[in-house]
Amino acid sequence: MKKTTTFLAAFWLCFIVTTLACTAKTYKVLFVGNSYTFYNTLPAIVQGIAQSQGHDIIFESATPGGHTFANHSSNSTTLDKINSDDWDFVVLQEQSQIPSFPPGQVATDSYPFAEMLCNAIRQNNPCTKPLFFMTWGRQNGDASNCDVLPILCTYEGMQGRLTESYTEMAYLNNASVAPVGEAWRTVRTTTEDAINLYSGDGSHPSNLGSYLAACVFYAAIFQESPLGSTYTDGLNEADVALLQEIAGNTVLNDLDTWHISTPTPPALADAPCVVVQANLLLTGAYNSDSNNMSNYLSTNNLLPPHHPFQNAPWNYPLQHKHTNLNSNTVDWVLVEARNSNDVNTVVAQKPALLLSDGTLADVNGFTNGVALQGLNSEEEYYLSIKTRNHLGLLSANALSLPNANAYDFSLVENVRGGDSQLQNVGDSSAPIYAAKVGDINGNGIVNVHDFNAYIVQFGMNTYTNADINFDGLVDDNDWLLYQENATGIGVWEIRY
Ligand SMILES: [Ca+2]
Ligand SMILES: [Ca+2]
Repeated sequence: MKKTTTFLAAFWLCFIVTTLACTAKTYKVLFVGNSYTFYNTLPAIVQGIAQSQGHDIIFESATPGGHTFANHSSNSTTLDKINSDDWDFVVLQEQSQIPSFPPGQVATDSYPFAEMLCNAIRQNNPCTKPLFFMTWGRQNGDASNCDVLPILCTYEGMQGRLTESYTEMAYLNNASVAPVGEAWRTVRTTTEDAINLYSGDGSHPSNLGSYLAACVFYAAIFQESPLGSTYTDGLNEADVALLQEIAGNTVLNDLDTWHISTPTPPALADAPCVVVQANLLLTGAYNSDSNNMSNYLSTNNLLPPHHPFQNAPWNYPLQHKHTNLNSNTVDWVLVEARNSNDVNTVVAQKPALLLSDGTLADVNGFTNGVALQGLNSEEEYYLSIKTRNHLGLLSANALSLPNANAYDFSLVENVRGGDSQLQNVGDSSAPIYAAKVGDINGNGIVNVHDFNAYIVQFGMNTYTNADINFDGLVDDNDWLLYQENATGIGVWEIRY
């Protein structure tokens, strides 16, 4: 019994120390929006709450009155701010009515500009997380648009459309949502409007409304409840406690719904992020005449939007999808960082896109590196890259990440196992080295089991692993290529 008590005491001490000091985090946050964001200095309230909880944010804002995503996407001040720092989060708030409009209109008036902003954010730094600011419906619905779309005649109807659109924008852009509007709805319902979140115009936030929004941002950014924060912004303590509780519950009880807990494992969702650059060539896709790899699958719409590594043997659990497919994409690959002291321990994984010239692009389609979460900057890791049907490649040595120059897996000396792991797809006088193809079941060895998989898939003209020459069809040409590689054995570290 005493032992249990001691353990519990230690646990709580650690818990308290951990939350207040050991894991103090400072995030850089850029707020892009308009008056819904700048009213009552919302970013400063987020900062006040963060500091009271042992964390901090450093923030900037780009919030001209009435601005839309379309305005921001061509506003040089906004774009300069996006490019001015390695932000951890960029908050994106659309004009307050637009996302509530009919779906077809939102798809043309808002979504393309949301995507442009997300692209600008990731072109600056692929580790930055876009965070959509789900706003709230008007106090009594949107009278000015009620005739056109009757659902907007009520607060509930307008909120429903805002929730749909912002959630969809997050999904479409591999981004997250700060569900302020849903927390707002719960406060209104729970208190029967005894806590008034609106200013006098029935649209902009009161101090309490901005405080609630700040609590939601705190919970979404730090993935901790703001409940207990001593920063009250001068508001009634009982009101503040209720807002803190509702905000925390709204975010933390539905992390999946808001696309906040997408990295794996979930505990890594707020882990540090490092950008990895690498390049490689693939036998089967490589064409010595053009000196690059085939993009047949992407140009013929055969490349799936979601990566193919969810099945065995990879079992990578998350549904990353490409959001900005480069037409020069060859295929999906799976990037891994491994512990420098124990090469068998995979520290981080992520699907990425391989381009014709051998460059790796993130799922955002940009070539400034692949963002891997759960790695510490300036530490050394082994890198490995796997495909659907090649022997996976492992770096010969551990390297410090992020790396300024792309790690080249087409150099024999860079690959564990050297030329036993690579195929010369050039000629003897000018060798060009590419990953060995034929591992149709992906287990790290090319043998009869791969042939059996080929037989099963013979004749298929879809995206399928036995199409090892990347022409969209499983036929005798794949068989001939398989035969050339039929005895390949990957280094044991990459086998399953
Ligand atoms: Ca195999
Ligand atoms: Ca083929």
